[in-house]
Amino acid sequence: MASVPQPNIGSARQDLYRRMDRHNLAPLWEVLHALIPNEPATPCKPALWKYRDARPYLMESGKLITAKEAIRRVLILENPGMRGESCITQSLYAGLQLILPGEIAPSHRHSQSALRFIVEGSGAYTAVDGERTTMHPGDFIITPSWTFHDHGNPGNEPVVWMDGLDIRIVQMFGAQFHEVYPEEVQPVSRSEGAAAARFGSGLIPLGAAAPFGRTSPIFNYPYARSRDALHMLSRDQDPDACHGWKMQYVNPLTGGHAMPTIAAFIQLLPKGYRTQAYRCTDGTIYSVVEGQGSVTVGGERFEFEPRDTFVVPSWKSMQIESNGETVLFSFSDRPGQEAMGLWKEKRG
Ligand code: 1HN
Repeated sequence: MASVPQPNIGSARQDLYRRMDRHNLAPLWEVLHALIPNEPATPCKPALWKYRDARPYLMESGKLITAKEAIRRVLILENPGMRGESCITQSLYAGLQLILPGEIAPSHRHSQSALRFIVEGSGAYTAVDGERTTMHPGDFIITPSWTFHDHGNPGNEPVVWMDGLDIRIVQMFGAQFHEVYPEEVQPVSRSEGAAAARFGSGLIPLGAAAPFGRTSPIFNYPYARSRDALHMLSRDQDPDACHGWKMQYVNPLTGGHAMPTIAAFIQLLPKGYRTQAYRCTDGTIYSVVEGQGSVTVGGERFEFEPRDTFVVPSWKSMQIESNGETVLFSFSDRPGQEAMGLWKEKRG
């Protein structure tokens, strides 16, 4: 191989880079290691949001802007490693949304899919494609991609939920669309509970087409049923060393994840349980439903109580310690990783 004269090699390279730069060309060898790290690298940091700290800001927002004016009155849970980017992991968005008695949040649709996990209060509804469902704490509710949806609170208490959206996934593909419904509130065309009756009892109408494509036709998975399932599971089998008793929300038409871009889970940990270290490539957002305890993520320890939110970045080792019997809801971008053959986990 021809040798290159040594003395001016540095400046000769810089000169080469400068000249090719004008032609939108750049040398790979200067960035190769950053582009292809040895293991997952993400700006996403472990973090916990105390509901006790967030709630007063949400309620103060309720005095300063209506849900209608805001379109959606939401405080974004911004990852401290990615401030200003409106995301909680490198792929997912999360926020806390408030709707006060008498308010509505106007109808629209977008290609981004959303989930709602109810954190406080009952009696508000979300409407999806002509059907309303009433919210209760712990309910997991889905807004499928490109379905008109609006929220309202005909009840008498503030209702708060955590939103999870695949905004950055859709953005990465450049596949975003959004449309406002011609009226603020979409008309109701089916009775409440129709979707649950048609698809949520282990039966489906013969010949029924999937109403929301690859998204589950069940758009509310009520907490009472999820909690009961966890309880029954815990009676008949030992808890998993890393997860306790953990269940995945499923699409009854496919047996797969309830949403094409987001996976959701609910888990129960016995009182005084300490999980074994666990890591996986899907950065995951947790909402605490019941119980107190602590979670150690990548060596950082956070105390949690009901209604708190925490985030475990991709490939950070996590361990949970429960003081009381604990229930955790969680969601991540696992379906996309699985579809592309990328998802990995490591126990211990
Ligand atoms: C949205 O449509 C909702 O429908 C919540 O409640 C949060 C964040 C970004 C973009 C659209 C909702 C959202 C959102």
